[in-house]
Amino acid sequence: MKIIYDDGHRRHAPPVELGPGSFIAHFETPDRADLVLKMTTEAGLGPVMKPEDFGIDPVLRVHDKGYFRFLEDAYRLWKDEGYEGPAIPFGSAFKRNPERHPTSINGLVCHYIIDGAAPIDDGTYEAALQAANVAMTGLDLILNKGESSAFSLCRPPGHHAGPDYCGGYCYLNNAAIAAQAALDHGLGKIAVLDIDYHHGNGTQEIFWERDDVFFLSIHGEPGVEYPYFTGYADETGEGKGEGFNVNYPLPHGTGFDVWGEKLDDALGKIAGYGPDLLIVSLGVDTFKEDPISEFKLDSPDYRIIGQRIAALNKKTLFIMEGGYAVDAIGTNVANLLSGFSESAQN
Ligand code: OKP
Ligand code: ZN
Repeated sequence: MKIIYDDGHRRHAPPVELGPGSFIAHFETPDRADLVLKMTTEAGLGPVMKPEDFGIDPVLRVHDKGYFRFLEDAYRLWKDEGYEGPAIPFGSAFKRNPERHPTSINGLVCHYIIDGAAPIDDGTYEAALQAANVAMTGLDLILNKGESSAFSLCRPPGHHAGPDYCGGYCYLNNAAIAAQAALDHGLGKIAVLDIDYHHGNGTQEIFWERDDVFFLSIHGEPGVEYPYFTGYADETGEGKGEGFNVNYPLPHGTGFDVWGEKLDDALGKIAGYGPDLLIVSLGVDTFKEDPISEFKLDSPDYRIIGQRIAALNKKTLFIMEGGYAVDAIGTNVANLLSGFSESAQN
């Protein structure tokens, strides 16, 4: 399985995020991607190839132009204002009127960044756009170059980014951009399976009223887990999209016995939907030793997950999302992709 990677992701390395009671070291570090690259290639996956440039058009099919321009300009405007450190909001525009846009940089930061875990630093825009290109390059391999699967080693991740906002380490929704581009290419139906520990609120929102993208997510209960506002089981989509959104919220402490049952249920629903492409939002922060998460999956479990996904026998694009126990993150991704590759029928 080809791996798409470029070390330009290192340009995004904010020193801090807002933690409870104080600033803390940013968990979403460049060495995450380095470890995933090391362990997947050592496991015999690859070859590694660099992303191609697809420009900003596929991004603007998913994200609001005003938001995208903000992402591009924010750090410069923030520095011009004389601030030290990355741009982090001190307020929330949760009652914002989309017709009204603040004009000051602080106003914009509070308008477009929904929480304290998406600092915008020097290089954030460039790395986020590159991650979208990493996703697009993986898609291109499957659509146009005869590959049946690919691994887009995106960093920063994307599934918390909505149409016009960033949050939770995510700036551009790499999985959603790839899904929309696949439809624009002519595919009819896409399934997005989000197995990151956190609910993919951004992906859910982007495709909420759509029946051509079926979104399924297994994650920590939103009552006790980030992002705290979506991920409940009764969120099923609206309009044409009714029934094409499925959430599996699970309590802290959930192990592979219960998690695996939800995976099987999700895979059964995907098989019934019959997508032309499966996109996996691949987070491994479900690992028992992840520093910010509370599920109890173990390293060998990831191989089984890969095998079960392969049994669907669909073209599959893996998009890297979260996973923070840096020593194990590479092993867990490598196990999942190895399990998939060994079991894949083509
Ligand atoms: C991004 B992804 C740490 C709190 C972290 C933000 C979590 C973002 C997760 N003390 N809050 O889904 O892995
Ligand atoms: Zn996560």
